[in-house]
Amino acid sequence: MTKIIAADVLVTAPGRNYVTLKVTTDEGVVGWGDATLNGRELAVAAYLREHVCPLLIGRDAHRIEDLWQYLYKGAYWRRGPVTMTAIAAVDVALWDIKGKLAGLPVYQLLGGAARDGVLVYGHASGGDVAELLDDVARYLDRGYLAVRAQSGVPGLDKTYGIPGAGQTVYEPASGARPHEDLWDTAPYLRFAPEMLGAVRERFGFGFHLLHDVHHRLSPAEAGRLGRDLEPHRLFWLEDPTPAEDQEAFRLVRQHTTTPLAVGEVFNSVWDCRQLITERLIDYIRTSVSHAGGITHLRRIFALAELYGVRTGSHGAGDLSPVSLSAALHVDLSVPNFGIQEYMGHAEPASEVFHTSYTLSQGYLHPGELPGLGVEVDEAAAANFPYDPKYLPVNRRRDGSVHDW
Ligand code: KDG
Ligand code: MG
Repeated sequence: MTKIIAADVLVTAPGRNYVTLKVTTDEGVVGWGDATLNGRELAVAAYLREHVCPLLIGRDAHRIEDLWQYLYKGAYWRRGPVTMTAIAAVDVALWDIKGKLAGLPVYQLLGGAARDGVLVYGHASGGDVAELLDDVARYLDRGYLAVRAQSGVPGLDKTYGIPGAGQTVYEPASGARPHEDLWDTAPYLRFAPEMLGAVRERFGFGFHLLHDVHHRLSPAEAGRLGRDLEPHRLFWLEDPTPAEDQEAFRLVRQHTTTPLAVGEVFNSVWDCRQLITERLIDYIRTSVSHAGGITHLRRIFALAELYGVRTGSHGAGDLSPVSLSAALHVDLSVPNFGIQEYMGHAEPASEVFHTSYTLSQGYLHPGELPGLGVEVDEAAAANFPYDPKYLPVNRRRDGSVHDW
């Protein structure tokens, strides 16, 4: 038995807010888990500190599945982003410990490498099409084989996916309330095919092109957009409609052959069961940190494999380097891997998170260090206190709230 003797929560903001769980064992081995839930960080920190950490003390760190079941079923209340992010942090920290004790990188414990590297897509963006094209060129020059393209929409001041000059995060400045953006579907629907067409026209078809709608369309609108984009041969169209309405994807599917990717807001296999078993999507985008850790993510991916759905884990910058490392170990080992999002982390994140993954020719590799291959510098973390921030809210021209 390897006894857990401490479980501590670190809240730090090196470039953006991150919540990290540190689990310490009686042998002095430490495991790290990411508990960041963008804009709701302190809810997960409190859930862990008040309700989960005390339950971990004295338990066997090796019994990952048992602890997962204990925290999930034992709470009685099921699922939800706060609970599942907290459970994920514990789960990932325990896999880290198991790998360190075994002297093996986590992917070896998951069955070993099923591929040599993890195909990633980068985030190209611009305030307008000209800026976007310059950014796509930068990614292709750096050897990326897959690029997500987002551009400002004419007539709209701000749009999701455009970080703004000199920034690498999508959220606006700190504050007690979210910033409010204007949203108008009609100009976006006219503009998106033109924008993605311009990317293909300039750079051709020799790389994978992706686009994120970020849940903003109705099923009929999404079907039309998917059809309009068919000539541009997208790798995927992401979150075309609000993800929680699984039925809606039937309608989208009936109208387009553009591949669909969904799942960054899901927390469990139950959230995506219909999408997978009815083959309504092509890629499942659940993440290690928001969908119950490595243990539960593997279950979702195994279900997806049965139905020909491939993986495409969420990997925005608000998932910490601990999450990205964990995702890479899963990506390397599952048979139905598709692609991994790789947005990178705004500095000074690297002062706090010391990582060992490497990027080469468009592929990431988690490295060969025992465990996850990421360590957290607690002294450095203490230099970056929590900084309240929210994702923006969208309002239509008439003032009503729209999906962001
Ligand atoms: O916190 C929310 C972000 O992670 C999300 O808006 C990013 O949609 C996103 C993506 O595809 O990375
Ligand atoms: Mg997205």
